[in-house]
Amino acid sequence: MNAIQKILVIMIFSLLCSLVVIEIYIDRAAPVLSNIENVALYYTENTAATEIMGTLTIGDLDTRTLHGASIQIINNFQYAEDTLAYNASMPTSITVNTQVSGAIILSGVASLSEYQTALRAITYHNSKNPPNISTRTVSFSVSDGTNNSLPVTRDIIIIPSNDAPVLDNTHVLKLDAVREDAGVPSQ
Ligand SMILES: [Ca+2]
Ligand SMILES: [Ca+2]
Repeated sequence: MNAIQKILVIMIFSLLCSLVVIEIYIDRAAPVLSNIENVALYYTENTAATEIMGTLTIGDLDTRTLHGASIQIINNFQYAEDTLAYNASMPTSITVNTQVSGAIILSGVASLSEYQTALRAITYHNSKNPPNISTRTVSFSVSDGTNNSLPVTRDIIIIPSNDAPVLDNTHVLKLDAVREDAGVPSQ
């Protein structure tokens, strides 16, 4: 091998090494959740299930697909009244697991835009009257199969409503019989 051939071999080897370094660096890029609403969600008692993250977007420098997501009420979860669910916009390539109380786990290989649609479809509903008015905090994160995104959160402020009073006419008025001339009956 002459000098020129040696130089070529060294150049090719160096180029391959740099490509490996670049690949290792790129594979470390975690997905990023952004454009979260910067104000709390106000949820009024007795209203329908409401989307929590309507403007959320997902980015990832090196991955075209995601493998899963986690959504959880991390503050003040009320077992008897809080429900996380999803609306009809959930992509069919994503499987929903709601077995865990106060949390939803999404799985399935799907595009960033499909996971974006899925996260925007997650809803909160409160079934209690009167509800517990402690502020809930819901956390969202996604995974590209290797790296998890940093979680993002949004608070939910519960607004109770003052229901109208209801008259109860289910009871029958009962009168004791009084014998004539017997005076006032004893208690
Ligand atoms: Ca990635
Ligand atoms: Ca009420």
